[in-house]
Amino acid sequence: MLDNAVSAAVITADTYRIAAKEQLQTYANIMGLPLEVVISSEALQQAIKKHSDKKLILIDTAGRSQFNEFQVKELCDLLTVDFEIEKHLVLSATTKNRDAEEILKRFSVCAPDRIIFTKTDETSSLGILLNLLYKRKIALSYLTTGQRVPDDIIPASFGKLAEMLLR
Ligand SMILES: Nc1nc2c(ncn2[C@@H]2O[C@H](COP(=O)(O)OP(=O)(O)OP(=O)(O)O)[C@@H](O)[C@H]2O)c(=O)[nH]1
Ligand SMILES: [Mg+2]
Repeated sequence: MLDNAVSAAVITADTYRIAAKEQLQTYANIMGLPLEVVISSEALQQAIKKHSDKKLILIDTAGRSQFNEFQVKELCDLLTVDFEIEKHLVLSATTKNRDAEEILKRFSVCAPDRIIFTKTDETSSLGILLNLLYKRKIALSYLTTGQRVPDDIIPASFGKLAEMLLR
């Protein structure tokens, strides 16, 4: 995913968190990838068009509470500018079962295609979240196992999951 040989671009719509843009700019510089900062659906559309020659465009959005309906809707609207956008909902594996259920329920209005479980190194109860994925019939895309980028970002596979569940 974070390979220089891939023709890629990065877009961030996170202008909310302090220094989020600067952090991604640093990663983009290291990878030699262009970064676009967008503040509206129109700008996102333009940035996607600008990089339409790329094989991969990674789009980051601001973290939102599942209970903030206005922000969740704003996020959904932003992501409808292009039907080809594959949406990955990022969920910490340390999230309590009830909260995780609520997050999946409330973000389902954005129709996420996949889930990314982060912080799998910070919990020993992965099974609960896997049950939830089974119930919701949604697949995992990546798992993260620590803070190293990109070493701790791992494509989800049955083998890796089984290894984690049995540790
Ligand atoms: N231990 C551990 N830390 C992680 C993992 N993934 C992310 N982190 C840490 O969690 C913190 C937050 O990571 P971010 O990537 O900024 O999280 P985010 O979801 O983009 O946050 P918002 O954009 O504010 O919603 C950072 O300090 C990361 O290093 C992981 O798998 N394990
Ligand atoms: Mg973020």
